[in-house]
Amino acid sequence: MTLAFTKWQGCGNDFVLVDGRGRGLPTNAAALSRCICDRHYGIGADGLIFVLSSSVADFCMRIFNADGSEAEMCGNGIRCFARFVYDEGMTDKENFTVETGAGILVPRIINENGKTLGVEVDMGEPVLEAKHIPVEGFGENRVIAEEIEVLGQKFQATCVSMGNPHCVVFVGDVNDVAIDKVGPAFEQHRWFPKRTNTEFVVIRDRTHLRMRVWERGAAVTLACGTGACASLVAAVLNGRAERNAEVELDGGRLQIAWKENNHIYMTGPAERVFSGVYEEGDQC
Ligand code: ZDP
Repeated sequence: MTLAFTKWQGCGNDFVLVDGRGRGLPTNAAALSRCICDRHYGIGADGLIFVLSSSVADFCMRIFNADGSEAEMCGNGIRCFARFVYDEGMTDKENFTVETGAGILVPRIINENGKTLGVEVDMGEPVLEAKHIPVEGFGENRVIAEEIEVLGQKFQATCVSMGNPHCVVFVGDVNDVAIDKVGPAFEQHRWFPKRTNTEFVVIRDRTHLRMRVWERGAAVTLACGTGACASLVAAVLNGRAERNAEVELDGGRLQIAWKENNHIYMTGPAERVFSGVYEEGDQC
């Protein structure tokens, strides 16, 4: 079997995109994601994203992590998704609807003088009740600056779902944390029945955050769009930032705004890298 794909990246968070509207989601999507995302034996990516048809929106997006698990949502991925469907002429609208595990979200292609500058996405409302993130042990309460012990170290955790689960911890210096060791321990911590993405955040000032991330199902990545949204929400809930701020990631910058309607708006780049045809091996 062969599969036509296009490789995209947003702030260095990279994805393989496949137009699956014709044949639907492959039954081996999870295994395919493991094979394709492998940086030595595959194309190399943080995730595999399918464009599918939807009965409730213009498109449906499904995203698989590099480990084969499926995520409900992906912030950098949905910007890549939006430019992919727009650039390929699957829609001529600059504003359209995408069905995701976080509900129906609305990307907007930002064009100026015939050139696409980036994508803004209405990411919907953050979910703060522990039970719905999910975080165990807090019932319907919010989890704001609660002490969590990970590998014998104590952190203050603020938990937010943007469709997918996030645990945000504020630190003095992002380089002081051994994310590759602490990250997996957060991911597997008993608080998080669906595992978690974890953001390590420094407040530079009230409109500038610096964030590094350990992604559930992927490892350390250069950026995480839903994580940047969760970090801004956590910073506001802790009284440490304004509702509109820039988040600096290893791979770029995102502008995040938590507006009056309680929706989060994320603005940032998405760039095509290359396209090709993938040969499915036996292991998939
Ligand atoms: O929730 C998860 O399992 C994430 N690993 C999905 C990907 C999130 C992402 N980094 C983002 O930008 O929101 C891609």
